Amino acid sequence: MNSGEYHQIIDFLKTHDRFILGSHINPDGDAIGSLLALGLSLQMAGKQVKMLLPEGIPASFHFLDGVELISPTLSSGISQAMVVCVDCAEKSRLNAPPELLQDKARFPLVVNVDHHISNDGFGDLNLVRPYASATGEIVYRLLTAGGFPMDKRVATAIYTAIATDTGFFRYSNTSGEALYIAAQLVQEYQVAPAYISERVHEEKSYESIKLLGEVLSTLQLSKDRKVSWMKINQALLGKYPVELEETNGFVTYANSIQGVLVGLLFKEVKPNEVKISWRSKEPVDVSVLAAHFGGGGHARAAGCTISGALEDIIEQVLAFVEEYIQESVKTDRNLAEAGR
Ligand SMILES: [Mn+2]
Repeated sequence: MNSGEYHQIIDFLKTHDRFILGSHINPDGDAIGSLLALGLSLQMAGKQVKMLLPEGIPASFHFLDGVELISPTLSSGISQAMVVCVDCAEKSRLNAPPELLQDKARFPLVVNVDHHISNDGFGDLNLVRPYASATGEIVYRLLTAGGFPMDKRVATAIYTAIATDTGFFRYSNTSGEALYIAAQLVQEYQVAPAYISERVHEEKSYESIKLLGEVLSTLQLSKDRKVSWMKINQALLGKYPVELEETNGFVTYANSIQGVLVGLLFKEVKPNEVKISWRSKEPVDVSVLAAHFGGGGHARAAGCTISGALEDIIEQVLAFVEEYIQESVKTDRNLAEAGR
């Protein structure tokens, strides 16, 4: 894959005047923040920009200035617009009408800006930087290196993208670069970290906390105490009027247990369709484990969706994970012995 260079994408953004920006399904802080930062900046540069997120915006991100400019639909009149996908690892994850990638007469070029190591380079131009903590970091580099307009709205969107993808600067992807950019945004654009953290974390609905209580009561631990999991079945989901995305953070409780290397949340999103959220601690790379089941993501956080009955899937996935951990422990011991 041609992973592309910053200057190519900067030239592209400068030479064209009409853009459609899109991101992945179940948009998170990095998806929304990156999309918004790029969109607002290009608008300030006098470009015509359509920001598209068909599922709407989770409540925890409504505080972002400019978020009301993101639209759930693509109007039929739009054409001759360049497509920019942010934070989207593959075509099938892009949350947009299929013509956006297929109708070359209306949408001649697709640009793919992302940081997932699993990104397959689906764009006509690709800027994929797996070492970036967040796509927001790549967007920051594009905007500053290209001299595109920045203001507090753009800076806040980028900060939110980086903060959410690094677990507010706690995860292993919290690089010097991530902290440096965050510091620049705070110092130069008066971005307010405490305010952003409060808005992102404290906009939960009463019902989602009640649901969390029930989900926590399903918590289980493997015999070796290295794998912990929880489940949400259809009955439980039906009991509370909660958006699925409000359950996204639940999995962190499983992974927060002392000694646990892999935390899992099994969500029966539809009958016979189970979405699994994966979290891990060093040295387990859950992007590899989720990929075994057709998913992907990052070393510490990944996801996949499997068809089948909830209990069967739980059994099948746990067997795989426990065996994987046993094998990797063995390998570690071999390595340690070889090194001696
Ligand atoms: Mn991301």
